[in-house]
Amino acid sequence: MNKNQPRPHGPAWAAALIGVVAGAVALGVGQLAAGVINPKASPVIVVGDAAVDRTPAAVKDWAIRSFGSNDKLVLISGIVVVLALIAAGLGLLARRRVGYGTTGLMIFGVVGVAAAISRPDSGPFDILPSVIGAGAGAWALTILARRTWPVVEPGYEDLRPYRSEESTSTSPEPAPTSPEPPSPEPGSSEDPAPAGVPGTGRAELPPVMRAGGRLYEFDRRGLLTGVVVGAVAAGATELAGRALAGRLDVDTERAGIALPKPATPAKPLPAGVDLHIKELSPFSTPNRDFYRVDTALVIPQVDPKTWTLKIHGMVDKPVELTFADLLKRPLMEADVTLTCVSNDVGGPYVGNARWLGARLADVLRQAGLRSGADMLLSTSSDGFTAGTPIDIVMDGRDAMLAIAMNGEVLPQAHGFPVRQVVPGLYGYVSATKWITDIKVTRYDQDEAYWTPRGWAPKGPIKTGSRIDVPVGGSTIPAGRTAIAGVAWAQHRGVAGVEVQVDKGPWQPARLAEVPGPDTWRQWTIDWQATPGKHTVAVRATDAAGHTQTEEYAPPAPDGATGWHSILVVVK
Ligand SMILES: Nc1nc2c(c(=O)[nH]1)N[C@H]1C(S)=C(S)[C@@H](COP(=O)(O)O)O[C@H]1N2
Ligand SMILES: [Mo]
Repeated sequence: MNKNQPRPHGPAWAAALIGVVAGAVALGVGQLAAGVINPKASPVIVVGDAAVDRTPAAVKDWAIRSFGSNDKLVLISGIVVVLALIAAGLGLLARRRVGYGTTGLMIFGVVGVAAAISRPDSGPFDILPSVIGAGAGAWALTILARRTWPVVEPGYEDLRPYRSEESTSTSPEPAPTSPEPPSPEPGSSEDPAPAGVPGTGRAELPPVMRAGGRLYEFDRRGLLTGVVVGAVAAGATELAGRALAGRLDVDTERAGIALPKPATPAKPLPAGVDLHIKELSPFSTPNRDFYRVDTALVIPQVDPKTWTLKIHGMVDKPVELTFADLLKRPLMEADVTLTCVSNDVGGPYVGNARWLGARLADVLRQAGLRSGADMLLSTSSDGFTAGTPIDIVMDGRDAMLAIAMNGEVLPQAHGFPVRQVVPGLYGYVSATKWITDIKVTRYDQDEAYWTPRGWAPKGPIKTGSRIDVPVGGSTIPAGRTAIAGVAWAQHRGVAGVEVQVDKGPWQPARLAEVPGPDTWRQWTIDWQATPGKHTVAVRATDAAGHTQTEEYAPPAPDGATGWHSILVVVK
C-alpha cells in the first residue's frame, strides 16, 4: 500500500472499543506495578486523591451532603466512567493516527506521575506505576489498532481501495481475471461466502465496510481475540495488583491489640440517657452506624507496630511516641459527640461514642508548650491536617489521642490506630484520624487543610438540634404520639429544647439525662396528632443561654444554622 495515502480506518465502534481496552490495560498494569512497588501509588488512587484535594470546597460539601458516606464510591465510579469515555476518545484519535492515541495515553501517564509526586508521603518510585501503566496501554493500543485496519482477502486484491483509482500504486500487477472466492473463516457464520458477481469479473466482498466511499473490510476475528486478550490481561493485572496491595492491610494487627483498662474510666451513664423511642438515634452510636467523613479515597492502613507520633515545633523538647508508649500511659475514657461542619440542618453527620485514649494536654505538657503558640497542626498519614486552638485543648476538657471507640479498637475508617478527639470542635479542626504528627505552631504561621479551601480556621460547634421522630415526610396515624430527637452543644451542654407545631407556641420538651456537656441529648414531647398536614420545628438552647436562630446559614464556612423542621401527614 502506498505510504503517502491515508491509512483506511476501521469503524468508529471498533476504535472506541480498543481505546477502552487499552485504557483498562493501562490501569490494570499500573495497579499491578503499584501492588509491587507501593500500593499507595496506584494511578487511579493518586490521581483521585489529588483531584479530591483540588476539588472546590463547595463541590465536596455538596458531595458529602448528597452521597454521604457513599461519596467515595460515587466518586470512584464517576472517575471510571470519565476515564472510559476519555479512553474511547483516544481510540477514535488512534483511528486517525495511532500516535495520537498513544500520545494521549502518555499524557495520562504524566498526570499520574504529577499526582504521585504531589502526594505528601510520596517516594521516588511512586511515579513508576503511572509510567509503566501508560506504556502498557500505549503498547496495547498500537497492537489493537492494527487489528481494526482493513485486510484484503486473497482474491480480492483488485477491489482493494487505493489501487484502482490511484495510479500511485506500488504493486501494479493486473487484477486476477477469475478471482477465487476467499474461504470464509470457519465458524464466522455471519460472514457469508462471497459469490461472484456475474458479468463484472469482480467478486462481491464478504462483510463490507464502506467508508469514504471505499470498500474494505477488517479482520473481526483478530480484533475480537485482541479485545478479549486485552480485557483479560487488564482484569488479571488489576486483581493481582489489588491482592498484592492487600498485604498492607492491618486487620490482623488491629485484631491483635488488647485494650488496656482506663486509669480514669468514664462517668457511669445515668439510667435515663436513652429514652428508647423507636427511630430515635440511640444515645451511643454503634461504630458501624457512625458517620464517616474524610478526604481519603482508600482507608489508610497504618501499622501500629511502626506508627509514631511526633510532637514538635514550639516545644521545649520534641516528643516521639510509639503505640506501645501510648498504651503505657494512664488512659482516660469519655463520652463525646462528634459533629461535622458539613452537617446541614437536620443532617446525619453527628454521632456519639465512648472514646478511650491518652489525655492530649498531658502529652503536650511533656513536650513543654512554648508561650506564643496558639495552634496544634495535626497531620494524618495521608496528609490531611487540622488546626486546633491550644487554649481549648489545655482548658481541662477531655481532649485526647483516642485508640478505642465504644469499647473496640478504633475501626480503620475511624482512624486506627490513633486519632484526636476534642469535645466542642467540629471534626475538620480537631478530629484528625490516622494521626502521625502534631506541630505546635501559630495560626498566623500555619494553615490546615480546609482553611485555604474557604472554611473557618477555628471551628467551635454551633448549638444544634434535629427531629428524628416522626420521620420527616412520613404519614402517621392520628392520636397521641411522640415527637423526639437529639440536640447538641458540645462542652456547653444542652439546657433546653422546645418544639413548635404549625407555628404555634414553643413548648418545652422533656430532656433525657446526660453524663456531661460533651454529648448530645435526647429530647421528646407528647403530641396529640390530629388528621391533616403539620409542620414540626425544634430549637435548642445551650447552657450558655444561646438559643438556635431561625436564620438559615449553609454549612460553609463555619457550620449551618437554622431550625430543623419537618412535614408530617396525620391520617
Ligand atoms: N485524616 C483525616 N482525619 C479527619 C478527616 C480527614 O479528612 N482526614 N476529616 C475530619 C472531619 S471533617 C470529620 S467531621 C471527622 C469525622 O470523623 P469520623 O469519620 O470518624 O466520623 O474526622 C476528621 N478527621
Ligand atoms: Mo467534618
